[in-house]
Amino acid sequence: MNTQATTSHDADTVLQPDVDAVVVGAGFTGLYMLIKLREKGFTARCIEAAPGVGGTWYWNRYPGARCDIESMQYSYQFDEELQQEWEWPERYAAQPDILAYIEHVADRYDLNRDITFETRVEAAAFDEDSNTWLVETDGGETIRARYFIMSVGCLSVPIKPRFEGAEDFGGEVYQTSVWPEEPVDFKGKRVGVIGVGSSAVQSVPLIAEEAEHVYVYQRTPNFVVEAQNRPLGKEEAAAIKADYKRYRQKAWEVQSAFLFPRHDESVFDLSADDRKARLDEQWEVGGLPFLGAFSDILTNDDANREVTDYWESRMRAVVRDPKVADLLTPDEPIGCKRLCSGTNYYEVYNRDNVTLVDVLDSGIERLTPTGLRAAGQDFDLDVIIYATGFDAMTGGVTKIAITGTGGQTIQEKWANGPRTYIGLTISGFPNMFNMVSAGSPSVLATMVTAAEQHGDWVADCLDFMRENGHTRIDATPEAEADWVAEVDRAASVSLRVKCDSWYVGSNVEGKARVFAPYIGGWPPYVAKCEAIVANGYEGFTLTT
Ligand code: N01
Repeated sequence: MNTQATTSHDADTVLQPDVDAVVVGAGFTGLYMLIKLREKGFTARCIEAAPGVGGTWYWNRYPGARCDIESMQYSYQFDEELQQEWEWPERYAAQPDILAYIEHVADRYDLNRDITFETRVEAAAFDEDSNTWLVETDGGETIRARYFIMSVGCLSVPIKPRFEGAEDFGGEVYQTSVWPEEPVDFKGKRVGVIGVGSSAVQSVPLIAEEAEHVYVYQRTPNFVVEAQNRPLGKEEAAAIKADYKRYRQKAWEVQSAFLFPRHDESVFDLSADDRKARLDEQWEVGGLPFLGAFSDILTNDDANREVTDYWESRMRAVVRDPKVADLLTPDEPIGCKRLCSGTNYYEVYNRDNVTLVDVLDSGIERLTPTGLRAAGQDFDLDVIIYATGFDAMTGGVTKIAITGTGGQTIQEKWANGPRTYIGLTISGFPNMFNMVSAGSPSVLATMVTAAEQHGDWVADCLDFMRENGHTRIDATPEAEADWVAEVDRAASVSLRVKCDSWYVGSNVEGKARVFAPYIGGWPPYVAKCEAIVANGYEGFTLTT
């Protein structure tokens, strides 16, 4: 990268950036950022690796892919007309419907003209003389921008384990997170699915309807709660739309920015019968909201055990073979890993053409020309599907060669886990914004709501800087240290730190174990962001 370009110090004229901002990624967050930047009169270039908009919803096209947050909430709220006009067909939207919505938004606000597709940002370096970023793409372009805005998503860097013999396998190979656009035909085929996270939970029941046989290779079982998905009734949507603003407002007042029936009592406030009745009721609500049955499921081991036992009784009522049910029973608190929201997942193990293979002890031993070897057995397969997850929370940021002040790289800065000030900013990386990612509620909140909150905050900040003649904003090391301590404190009271999961980075070899998102709750987080502004960008150094 050419960082030797003329700077404001060695030229008479102040060096002008090519654009005010480079935005990386054209998913929900990046698109909203583009809308806000334009609204405020800033110029921007968005760089997107995919051939189209959508981010995670562009790539994750596997059969059954759908959201686990209700459609009426997993959508933008900034434009009343948009939210009134759009119609969601199901309670939980499927990937094609979400992608259609995102494409509609890009068209409606004419965003594509600012997006360069099929291009990756490979490197970015802060030029301390001119207070600008030099952003380098794999298309050979270097863009100078005042602001560098990372909207790369929390679950966007797929992990594909390298198995011995992988190059020998002669069949078809797919990965849920980079699924082809054309439908895959499973008819008459023997399919092996590696992994049992949300992606497998959603896809296996549909693949099993088509394939000759499906082998599911499970290392660690997951908790799956029936999503209770259904068509979204017109009356139900109309009732929400009648006062959508108030509905959204109510969501902003809850911990996850996601409205669902949630109860304030402890598990132990209710008698055994009432507890069971409550859990039955919440089971019918389904999916992630199941954890709203009681207030202490994620903070009290004994309370969690009660709910785990209830979950087990529901699962065992479905799975006919007790040995298979044993294998499907996790040995950790429910909700510790992200709960999986599924449709007919456990039912699939009653089918003659589905086999659950326990690879906890053996792992996948190797791939062979005709399939794979695991648990001491050879499996003949026509298709292998990797549903093996992501380098979550930080992977999208650390895979880019980002250099801040003093030559420090983001990889060095985050070697022991992500360090941020309110998630959005990183001390020593001035004028860079890290949207909806580590250090903010992100994956623990409704992502689209989080995208709008961050987009508004950043756009207002840039506006403030322009108004006041500032060209550089950087979080102070002290403010960042205090926020990192708050992120850790919030996590320490949650059972979620107790098990291995992508929340703590344990699914990536060598990654520091840190609970990456901020789990202190949406309202306190928003209040913190607002207080920073009210106090004149407290915790930041602003320079001209
Ligand atoms: O990935 P995962 P995912 N050998 O990390 C296994 C969101 N999402 O793509 O647990 C054998 O959950 C691994 O095993 P283990 C959602 O937030 C949402 O399914 O490490 N197995 C695990 O079983 C979700 O939580 C939706 O022992 C190997 C699986 O692969 C997140 O994305 C839908 C292995 C990975 O599970 C990630 O979900 C889809 C190996 N070498 C995704 N390596 C919805 O909205 C890994 N595994 C509903």
